[in-house]
Amino acid sequence: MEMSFLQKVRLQYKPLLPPILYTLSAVSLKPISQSKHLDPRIRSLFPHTQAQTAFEIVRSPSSKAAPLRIGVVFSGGQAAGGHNVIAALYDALLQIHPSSALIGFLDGPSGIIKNQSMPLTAEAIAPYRNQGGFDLIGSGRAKIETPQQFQASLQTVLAHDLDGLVIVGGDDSNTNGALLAEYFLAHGCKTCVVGVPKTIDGDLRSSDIEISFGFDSACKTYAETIGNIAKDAASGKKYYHFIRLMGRSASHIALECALQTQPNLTLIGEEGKSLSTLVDEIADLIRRRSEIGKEYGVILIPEGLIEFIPEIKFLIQELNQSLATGEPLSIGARASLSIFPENIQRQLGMERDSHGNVQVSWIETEQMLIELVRLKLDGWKGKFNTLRHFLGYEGRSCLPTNFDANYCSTLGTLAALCVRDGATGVIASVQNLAQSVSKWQLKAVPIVDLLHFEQRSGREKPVIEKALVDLKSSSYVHYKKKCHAWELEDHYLVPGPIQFFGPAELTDAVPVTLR
Ligand code: FBP
Repeated sequence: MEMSFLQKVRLQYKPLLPPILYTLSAVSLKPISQSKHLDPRIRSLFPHTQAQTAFEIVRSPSSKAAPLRIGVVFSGGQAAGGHNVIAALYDALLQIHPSSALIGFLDGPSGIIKNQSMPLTAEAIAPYRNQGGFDLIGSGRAKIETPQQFQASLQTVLAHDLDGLVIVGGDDSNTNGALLAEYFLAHGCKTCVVGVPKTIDGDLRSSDIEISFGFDSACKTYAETIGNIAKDAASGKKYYHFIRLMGRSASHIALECALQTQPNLTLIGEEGKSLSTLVDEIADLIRRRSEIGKEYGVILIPEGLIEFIPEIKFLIQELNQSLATGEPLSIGARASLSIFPENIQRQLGMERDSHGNVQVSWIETEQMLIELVRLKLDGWKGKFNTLRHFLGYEGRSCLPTNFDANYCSTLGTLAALCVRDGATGVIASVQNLAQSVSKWQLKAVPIVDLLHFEQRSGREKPVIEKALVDLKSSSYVHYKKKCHAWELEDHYLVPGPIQFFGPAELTDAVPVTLR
């Protein structure tokens, strides 16, 4: 494999682990007793896994040292650090027993359904340590859904005699993991299913999951570009940059990037503003800046904004229903749709992903806003020259930050321990992430505890609830206190590229919203 000099240098990085994970034979999983308040519908859908407890890792010698066979799959969008999950699984398996084996399922969950895999050996893994992307085994968005697909998945794990299946995925993929764990137990299959929280979106959060891996690397990549664009805007003084940021529904990425770069305006979807309010706010900013001689600026737009705009939210629900069932749109929905530019109408109606989500990265919200603001400013004498950007895919497969490299190694090691100690239907959880790695705390949390019911593809389904930006959180409150000053005065920050060498404040900084 050809590699840049920096890629080669990064191969040598030794990810840090919390000390409790240094000697795996000296630790084990211990159930945490806590009372659960599960929705009765979840209890009846998950009869074998609903009572699963959470676990903590304690120093107590393990008697389990038999060889293990684990399968691993990447599910959904790429996120920097995934290869370190694989490398850590491999290292942990070898430490548990030198005859253990790691098998990678190819191109996402379809690799499990079709039993397409590769052995993950030391040689295969070596060039991928601390590298971005998911290209060692590929990823995909297939969903294990039909009875035939569950049956085929069972046959696959039986054929490989797997003790464990590690699903590296986001909210929907881990929901799928909970269903697989239940199915395997119901069919007397020993394979434990363990989830690893992945997604740049940062929306797989709960009281136990502080952040998913990939968020830090993605935000730092976007913040670098936003900072550079802002500097350019302040120098040339002739363009308004409308920057749409990836991140599906929630606005976590936009909030984090706003705190890292201090643009003139950031739209936060969760504020639930109407389309006319958003357009008025942007137009007002442009007029006010023009009055003080500034005809340039930087505006951040989360790609999921569109789903929060009340007028569009209702429309999307109808469109989802209509796409799933073939029912025609109501007169009201057709009228709402007609107010949007034609390209946006088409993009709103495009097919949903396999989990029934709108593919928001295909919708050019920034273009829609530019067009509507231009209409609003009709007759105004000032200048409104715009450039639009979409920052998305470039942040998902970059070289992982030290934070993501360390976090993923910890998650992979923890996942191996879960399989060794027989925990199934759980997701690996690392807490205290804003502290140094030596203070991180480890847990395994039942996925069923994270489920609630949602309308998907026209039906009520159990899914992990996407965590949105909490408007009462200290990060948001802090942002709100500061952001007004950024509107007219330019307080742009230039965070620069991800750093691997130098002071720890540079190399090991955690996301601002985590701090
Ligand atoms: P995951 O939730 O699967 O990690 O994917 C996140 C994401 O990057 C979103 O931010 C984005 O909207 C979407 O994937 C793009 O999907 P695709 O890779 O299929 O174009």
